[in-house]
Amino acid sequence: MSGTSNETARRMAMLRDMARIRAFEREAVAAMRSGEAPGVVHPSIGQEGVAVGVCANLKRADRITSTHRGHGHAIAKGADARAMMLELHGRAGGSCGGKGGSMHIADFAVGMLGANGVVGAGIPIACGAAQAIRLTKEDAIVACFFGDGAVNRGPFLEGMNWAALYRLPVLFVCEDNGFAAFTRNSAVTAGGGPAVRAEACGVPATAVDGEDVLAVDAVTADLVARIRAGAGPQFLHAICYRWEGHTGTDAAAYRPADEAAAARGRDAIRRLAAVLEAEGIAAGEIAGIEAQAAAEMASHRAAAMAAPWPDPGAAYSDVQDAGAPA
Ligand SMILES: Cc1ncc(C[n+]2csc(CCOP(=O)(O)OP(=O)(O)O)c2C)c(N)n1
Repeated sequence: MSGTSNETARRMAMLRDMARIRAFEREAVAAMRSGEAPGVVHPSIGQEGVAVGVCANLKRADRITSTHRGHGHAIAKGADARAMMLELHGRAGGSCGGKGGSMHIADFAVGMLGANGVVGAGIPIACGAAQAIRLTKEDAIVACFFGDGAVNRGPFLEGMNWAALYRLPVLFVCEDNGFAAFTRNSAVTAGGGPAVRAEACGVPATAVDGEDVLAVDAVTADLVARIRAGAGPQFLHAICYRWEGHTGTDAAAYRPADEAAAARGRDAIRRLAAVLEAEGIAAGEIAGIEAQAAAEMASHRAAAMAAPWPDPGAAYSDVQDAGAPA
């Protein structure tokens, strides 16, 4: 990659991050299907451009909150992918000591405050984190990821209102993949949609093609600059599509096959690869990045299978102590 411009190098890093997310989730789904990884895995394959385009504009000190579909957000924010894989397998050394699983991955070292199995619950948590940042006068912001389904829950209204009222440094990122679990969102959502609701609370909204990582990057750069300058919360409405079922074992029979196939044709990874090739990066170098990502995640999965189970006594650490043995 010698001789490439800073901008091209940055784009290569975005490609690598998207490839790492996809490779991680392919391994995670396989591990779930084989029974190696207990619990439920929700893949975000097809949505990598949102996680990476947003997090490319965050500093290490910035925080994120996530959803039940959170592997991509965590990896894009720099979380330890090996520890994440161990967590999925319930092993010692996992992000949460093997006690949390896919929907509870957190990595405070990089500001990843946690995935969350309760739809919409990350929104007030993000507002709380932003309020703490404000009180301690820290130079940081919060990016809050949630799905279009979360917009129909109370915490959404609570969070928009609170963040707007106190001009909190939060970037709300609605990943609008068109479905809430198995339900097409248009069938259960009244009114003009997520952006209209955010703006009703005074949070300015911007729409972006979430399957175009460079578009997400450019729009986010602008929104993050506004937030850092003290403009208060901003709302990013990222239109995307999830390629796989709701969970690793859902065949997604509720949607037409051609719709999912069309989304695969808009693949954020291939679109960025095409841009890079046009900028002079060899196809072989791009394939190498993807092969390296696949090898890394396969190795993490093997490491997870070989890792020890947690000490049963660890079940009583990091939790409230009611009921713990004396
Ligand atoms: C409070 C709450 N209600 C219902 C559920 C069950 N549930 C899990 S995921 C999901 C759909 C969420 O849709 P969306 O926010 O659009 O995210 P997506 O799964 O599409 O990424 C639902 C209803 C839940 N986990 N939490």
